Amino acid sequence: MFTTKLLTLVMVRRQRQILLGMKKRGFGVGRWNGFGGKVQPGETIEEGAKRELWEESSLTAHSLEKIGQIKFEFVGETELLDVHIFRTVGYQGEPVESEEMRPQWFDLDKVPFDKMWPDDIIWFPLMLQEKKFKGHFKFEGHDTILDYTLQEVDDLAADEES
Ligand code: 6U4
Repeated sequence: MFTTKLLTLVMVRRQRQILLGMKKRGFGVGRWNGFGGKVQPGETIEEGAKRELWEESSLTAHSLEKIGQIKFEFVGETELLDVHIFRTVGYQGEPVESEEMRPQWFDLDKVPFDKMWPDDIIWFPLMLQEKKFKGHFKFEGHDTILDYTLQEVDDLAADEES
């Protein structure tokens, strides 16, 4: 049977740039990614997302909007990752390097997809067009996508867990 791990991912934009962090340790090490991590007991998904953004980048989000939900399955593993993706509506502070992440701004036409999770190049266009989306990616190892679904949706419930 599958178990599900609830994770968050926060995307920060300013004008024509996006903030990514080089993951220095743990899952996805060596890849540029949004900020996020595991939701802890007693916090909502959005609270978890704000906390991880702050811990990893020193930015304080005023408010977050949920823009996507993607489930990741890894062949041979029984743990499904349920990643809730947000964008910051407003934030305070300047990004600072943490033990987990080295933040850097990238122009939107220079996103380093070759050093990111391979699914990012597939769903980033929807995000950049301000669409909301749901998806499911099936990985073999961490580099190969065997198959996937990705669909635009009208709405994502605020704290939906399914
Ligand atoms: P700790 O608590 O440090 O052991 P760790 O195992 O490093 O946690 P964590 O908490 O950083 O993992 O969470 C993984 C992060 O990676 C979350 O923000 C979700 C994100 N993520 C996972 N799979 C992804 C994928 N395929 N594409 C993507 N982000 C992904 O863009």
